[in-house]
Amino acid sequence: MKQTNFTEDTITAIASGIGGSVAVLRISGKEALTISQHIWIGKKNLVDYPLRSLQLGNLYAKDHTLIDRCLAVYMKAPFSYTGEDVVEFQCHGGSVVAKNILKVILESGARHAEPGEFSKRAFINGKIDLTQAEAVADLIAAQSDMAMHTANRQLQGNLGSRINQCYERLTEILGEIEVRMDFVDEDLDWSSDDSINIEITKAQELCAELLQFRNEGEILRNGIRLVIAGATNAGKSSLLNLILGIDRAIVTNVPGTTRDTLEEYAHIRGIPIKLIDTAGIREATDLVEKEGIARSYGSMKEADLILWVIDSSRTLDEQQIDLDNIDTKKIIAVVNKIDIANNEFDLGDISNVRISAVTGDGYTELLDCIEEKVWGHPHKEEPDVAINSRHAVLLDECAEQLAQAKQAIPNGEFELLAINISSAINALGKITGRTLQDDVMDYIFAKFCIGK
Ligand SMILES: Nc1nc2c(ncn2[C@@H]2O[C@H](COP(=O)(O)OP(=O)(O)OP(=O)(O)O)[C@@H](O)[C@H]2O)c(=O)[nH]1
Ligand SMILES: [Mg+2]
Repeated sequence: MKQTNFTEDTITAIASGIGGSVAVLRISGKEALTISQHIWIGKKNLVDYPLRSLQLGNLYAKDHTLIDRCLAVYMKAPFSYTGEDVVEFQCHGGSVVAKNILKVILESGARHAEPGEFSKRAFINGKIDLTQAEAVADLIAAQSDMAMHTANRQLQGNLGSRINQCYERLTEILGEIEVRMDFVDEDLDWSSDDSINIEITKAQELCAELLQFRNEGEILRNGIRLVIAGATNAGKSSLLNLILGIDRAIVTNVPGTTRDTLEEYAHIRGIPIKLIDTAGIREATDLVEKEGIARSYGSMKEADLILWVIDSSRTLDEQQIDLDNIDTKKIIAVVNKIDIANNEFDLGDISNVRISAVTGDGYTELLDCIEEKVWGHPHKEEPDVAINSRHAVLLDECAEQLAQAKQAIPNGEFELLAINISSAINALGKITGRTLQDDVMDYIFAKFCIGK
């Protein structure tokens, strides 16, 4: 574990959202305890209570007026999230109390934390590696249970430990290759070319295995845009309500009920979804409806997946929409109202399911079909890891260097081999943060929220 850098400023922030019934303020750094002792008074001095126990006391402003009766906890370095001395206050929520406590902490010598600065300190002090720090951000941003579980596995070190094992093995090989270059003429007990080859193959397999999860990571972090489109009165808003499980959109038998796009967040079998209901498409004469339909086409263009709702009680001709320039692979034709009609349509190579948005018949098949489009198969198990784009670039770089290293072995080009393996190790180290420049680190933590 790296040593805590006690020369840094003491930082503070409101760590909870503002407006709830309880707010949490966090102070981290060498002055955390001293500052707290100035402003918070309990039955005993905070340092005299058992460590990491919650204690009740009064918190005062600089002019000694009472701000709040609140709980305080002292976590002595290195046994805290940041690895530094940390004090946290749990005070009454709303917006005024927490802001006043923050003000008095700042007046007492702490500096306001930058976004992600607590996590950055945890990383610098060796409490977590970079993949775990990224998992903290993923966990906070998670939009579905699957995203949450996957972020939690990464937070447990699932990704970091696999990268580290590989890093260590390649470092051993590199060490031996370097010694071998220095003692070229000596006939010592070197690893055979075969065993070097085997280790490089294992590292290549790890890169390939992890890179398979690139798509999953992207989807679980960013979700997909699912657009419900089709002719007027086909049942689009009814389908939106069915997916959300609430009566969100107005449903009537008047064609042209939905006039503007309507967006809602949901998740389908663990996939975070931005669900967009659109104005029904037909020859419109009125200006407002025309604009609504233009927006429907705009949404379809940006969609990751389109549910094209078709009313099975009418002909397809009556309900055609312009699908030019749209990849048919991202369309699922949802033939609706099967409770009242059973017209069959020739939809060419477009995937289709038959449902009733009123009775729910066929809904499970629709969910299977959505999963199939998103993951490539239905009933997906939770991914083991969720690679982000930063990891993917570095794994690609590592794989490329390993492939070149392999070519150098049969020719006995040890210098080249050493350069390639060293670059591969460097790429792996950047994933966990063992080898990382400060500017990259700043960029990563700047994406966090304040207080984390
Ligand atoms: N019987 C039956 N009626 C349905 C079904 N789905 C929708 N409807 C009815 O069809 C009518 C239109 O439904 P909406 O959900 O408003 O259709 P829409 O596609 O959003 O229509 P616009 O917003 O006008 O484009 C309503 O009367 C619904 O109750 C279904 O599966 N079966
Ligand atoms: Mg509608």
